[in-house]
Amino acid sequence: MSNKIGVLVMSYGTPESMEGIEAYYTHIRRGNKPSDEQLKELTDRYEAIVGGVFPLRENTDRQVRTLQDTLNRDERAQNVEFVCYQGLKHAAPFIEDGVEQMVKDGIKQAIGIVLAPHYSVMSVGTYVKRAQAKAEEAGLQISFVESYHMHPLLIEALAKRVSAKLDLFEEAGAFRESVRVLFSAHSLPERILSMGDPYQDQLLETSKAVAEQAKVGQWQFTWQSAGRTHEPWLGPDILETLQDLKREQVEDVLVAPIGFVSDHLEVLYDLDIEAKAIAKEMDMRLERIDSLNSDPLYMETLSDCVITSWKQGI
Ligand code: FEC
Repeated sequence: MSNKIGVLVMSYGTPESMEGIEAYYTHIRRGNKPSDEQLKELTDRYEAIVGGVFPLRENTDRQVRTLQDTLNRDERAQNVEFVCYQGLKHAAPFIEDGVEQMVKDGIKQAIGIVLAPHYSVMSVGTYVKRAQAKAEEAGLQISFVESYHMHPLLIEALAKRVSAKLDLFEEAGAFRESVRVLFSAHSLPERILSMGDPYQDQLLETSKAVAEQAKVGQWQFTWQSAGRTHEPWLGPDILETLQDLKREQVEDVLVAPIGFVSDHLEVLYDLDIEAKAIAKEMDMRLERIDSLNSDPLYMETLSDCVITSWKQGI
């Protein structure tokens, strides 16, 4: 019997090239092509971030390679080999491609995990549903890590990043306690609240734990990157929050996008370009914590969750 355990590492996905943006956007819009205006608006956002779309892919590739190394170094993984496969939500290799590849490679048992720590039926829930459906069709046994928002190593990694940036504010002459820390995450349609979705509560739990560990003086939670659809999305959006903070005469703001783990458009554009420009107009200093990317503590968080889930299934 094979001693290989497949790990389906799922994430949002990014276009492969600037030419691939239309197909990617059409997939996000469930097969509906964007208008020329919508496509231009998204293309402009990718063009505005350094290096366009390419570094985003490399970043995910690195995370997947590093996770595989971390898993196979774990003492609990003796006599087995973890093999990681990518499964992207909106770009190739799609979630279904990852499952199919595992089956082709003779993998019989797999664990799925998403590069997003918080569960929502509209985010992680849809990844799991698609992977589960494909695995059933292909005869692969798969279980899932659904969230890891309170894993101690994740909290430690985030708290270290918050602390490091607060040090920089202090070095620049600000009072550490007067820096307002804004924890943020991708907004979702407001209707998730009436569905009893755990997303918002999990995000608040992570925020509170990180704030405690980093000894943050003042913090609050805000949403960002709401979709461009007609229904109401969870708010307040970070751009409104910054206006409120200006009225409160807050001068120093540190954004900690805890709902995201990687440098991608929603961080590099929505925070580093859009939110920073608004803050600058209002004479506020806005900084952002570094993304986790392939941080060893984050890789250990994922590795521990995968190994724990695998052990439970034995
Ligand atoms: O860097 C990149 O190339 C990808 C950046 C990216 C990430 C990301 C993460 C999340 N999204 C979530 C929910 C939605 C919902 C919609 C939606 C729409 C978009 C569009 C782009 C986009 N998202 Fe995204 N998201 C990223 C990029 N997202 C581009 C389309 C244009 C726009 O509206 O801005 C609305 C469509 C729908 O109903 O499906 C909902 C959530 C996350 C965080 C969890 C995760 O990573 O899966 C939730 C990164």
